[in-house]
Amino acid sequence: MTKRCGYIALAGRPNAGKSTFLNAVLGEKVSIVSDKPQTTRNRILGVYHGDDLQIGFFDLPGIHKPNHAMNRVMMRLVNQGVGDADLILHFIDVSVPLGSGDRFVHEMLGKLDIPIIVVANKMDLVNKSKVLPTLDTIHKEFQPKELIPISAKTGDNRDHLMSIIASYLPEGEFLFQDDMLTDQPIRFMAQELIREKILHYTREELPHAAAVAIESFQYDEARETYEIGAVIYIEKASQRRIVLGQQGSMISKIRRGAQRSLHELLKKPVELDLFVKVSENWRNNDRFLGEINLK
Ligand SMILES: Nc1nc2c(ncn2[C@@H]2O[C@H](COP(=O)(O)OP(=O)(O)O)[C@@H](O)[C@H]2O)c(=O)[nH]1
Ligand SMILES: [Mg+2]
Repeated sequence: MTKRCGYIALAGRPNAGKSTFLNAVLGEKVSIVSDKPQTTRNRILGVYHGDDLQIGFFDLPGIHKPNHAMNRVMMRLVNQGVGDADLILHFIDVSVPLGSGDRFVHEMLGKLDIPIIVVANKMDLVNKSKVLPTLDTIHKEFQPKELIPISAKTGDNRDHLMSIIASYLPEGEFLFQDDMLTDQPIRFMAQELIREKILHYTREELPHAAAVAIESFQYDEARETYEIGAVIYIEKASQRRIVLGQQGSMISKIRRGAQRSLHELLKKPVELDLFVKVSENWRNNDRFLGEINLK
């Protein structure tokens, strides 16, 4: 059997469904998903293992024009990940009209000498009668080598996409150990899961003002339980009220939700302690971003 192995970058605007796709393909949650744009802050490697196929997927932060420090950090990561890939999947959310953001991404990716497949995602949200016109517009604008409609959420056409992308990967020996799922340290994944719950429960009130840092991470052998302590950093004292909620109801929800997800991730019960601290302007502070692994 011929083996194939290589790297594929998942690129596109924030919210296009890149992380949803990756988690679905791997069958494990390696990347957090949220309906808030700019959720994925770091490059995440997730490894797919097939019988005769290994794929290292780079899940990249959504691509957008840089403005403040964090965005510059993101752009750097974007450039790193994409440059190493054998193939790029440009994810487009077809439930919203094609926009300047998609064009910017397409233009940027086009500058690299790497084959691009356009993935028309969220087909489950498009009315059947509008499917062809939607795909036609993308075809006309970008003239991609391949345009594959899928739904990352329902799994529609995902296997077809997988079979097509395999043909773009070089033949050769496997590069990854057969049990390797991701390059993310477990502490970082824990940090991300907590951040996902904050984004989820605080909804519009606390868009991107929160960061999470793991302060302690221990396994108690006798109790077979993980003990994790984490700090939620917010930008302003006034946001404390949002994170804590009425009589602490919000922080309890975040804590319980995160505890459940961490249990799934670590396959053991978790006791989670959360603290809230104010760190003004953390987003523009390079050293701070370094400390919480976002550089
Ligand atoms: N209906 C539908 N929603 C999707 C699909 N793919 C992703 N989503 C949703 O779109 C939002 C953004 O997804 P995410 O994977 O975080 O996007 P990313 O920023 O590109 O990584 C989340 O709320 C997902 O549940 C899809 O195929 N269909
Ligand atoms: Mg993402």
